[in-house]
Amino acid sequence: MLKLKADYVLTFKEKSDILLNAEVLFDKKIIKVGYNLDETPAVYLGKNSVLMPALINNHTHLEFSSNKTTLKYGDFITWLNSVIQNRENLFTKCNSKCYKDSINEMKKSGICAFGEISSSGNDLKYLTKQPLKVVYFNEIIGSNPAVADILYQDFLARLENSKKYENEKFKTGISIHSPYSVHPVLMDKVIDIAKKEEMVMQTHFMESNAERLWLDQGKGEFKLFFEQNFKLSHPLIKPIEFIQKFKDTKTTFIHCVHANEKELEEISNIKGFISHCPISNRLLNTGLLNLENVKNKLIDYSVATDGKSSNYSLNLFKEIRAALLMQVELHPKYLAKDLLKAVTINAAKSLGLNNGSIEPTKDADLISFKLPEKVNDIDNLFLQIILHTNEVDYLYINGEEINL
Ligand code: MCF
Ligand code: FE
Repeated sequence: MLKLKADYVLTFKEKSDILLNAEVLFDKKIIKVGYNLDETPAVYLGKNSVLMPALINNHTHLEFSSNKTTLKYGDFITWLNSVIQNRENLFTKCNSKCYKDSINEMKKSGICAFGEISSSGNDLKYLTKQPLKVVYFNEIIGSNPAVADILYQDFLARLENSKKYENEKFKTGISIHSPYSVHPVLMDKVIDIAKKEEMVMQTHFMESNAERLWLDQGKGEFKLFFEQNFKLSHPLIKPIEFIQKFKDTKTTFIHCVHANEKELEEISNIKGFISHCPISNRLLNTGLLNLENVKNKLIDYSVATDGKSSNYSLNLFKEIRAALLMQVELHPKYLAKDLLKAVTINAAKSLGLNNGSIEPTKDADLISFKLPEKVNDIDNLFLQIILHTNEVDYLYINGEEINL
């Protein structure tokens, strides 16, 4: 059992967000939060210390972690072509050290759990031997019915293999790549599995304007792309129909930059989540998610880095700082609080994890770090944290201190 005391304790419990000079008592789980809790002596984390739930990066592609300057940024279709061309090389280049560096970057920046999209299964052996919690999403991708069965068998083999490693820190999930890249028959089959086995799901949705044009009208840059690469002349599903397939599952829709009112409403209806990846969207030049619309539809949103396939970093503090600076329509003070909740309690909900807030019975997944000075206006605390934090001093997962 350990008791920590900090100048600022952020709980992200429904109402009492900030506790000053407060204590948190925990073993594997949080036991008590507040003041003068019991006789256990508290470890004081120091002047200007912050104690809060550890961060959760709910959407990554670590398989692509070896990418630095290979993939082409600035335009979505150009990027996609460069992924197809370089995928195998990048995967081969991502060796044990490459995975280790990615995990290190995440844990130093206070991440206790991440949602990994795996298209090959290459990442499995590295991710089962590291200290962070993982939700491992086996990806299904492929729109050509002629090879659908081969793709499905390959997916099943990867899924079964990953299930062998399930434990309190490793869960399996399923990812349907996107509405433009997966055949509806394959979708139905894997959604059935997710429902039966109560697995969480993710899907990329309405990331680019090219996707919008293709799915609505069978036009635009995707037309040439599909004709050339996959001999496909028309889209296979309507966006609304696609969303409805995820009814009665726990699904996070990634990006949604070009989702319209009706689609957001449908995501809200089926209690779906949205994950916002602003740096990825900027680098692929796909636009900016309208967070105000997402909030108005009462959709829980999280923020994630995506992979090094479309980011220079896996650090979530940097990602939410980018969001803070890019989302100019929203007031920075309130947005800052929302963004910290996005990468803690909301991300935990989207992955079905029992962490993301400091309250009794939650997993003791915590971080602490120090602000450079006292915060004069407590209303600015969330904002100052986002501006001044890149790395943390301590990370606890299930109550255990992790070596940083
Ligand atoms: O989220 C970004 C951009 N949108 C779509 N896909 C990916 C992203 N980063 C990596 N990917 C992967 C995806 O999982 O790239 C492949 C898939 O395996 C694209 S399709 C050849
Ligand atoms: Fe992604």
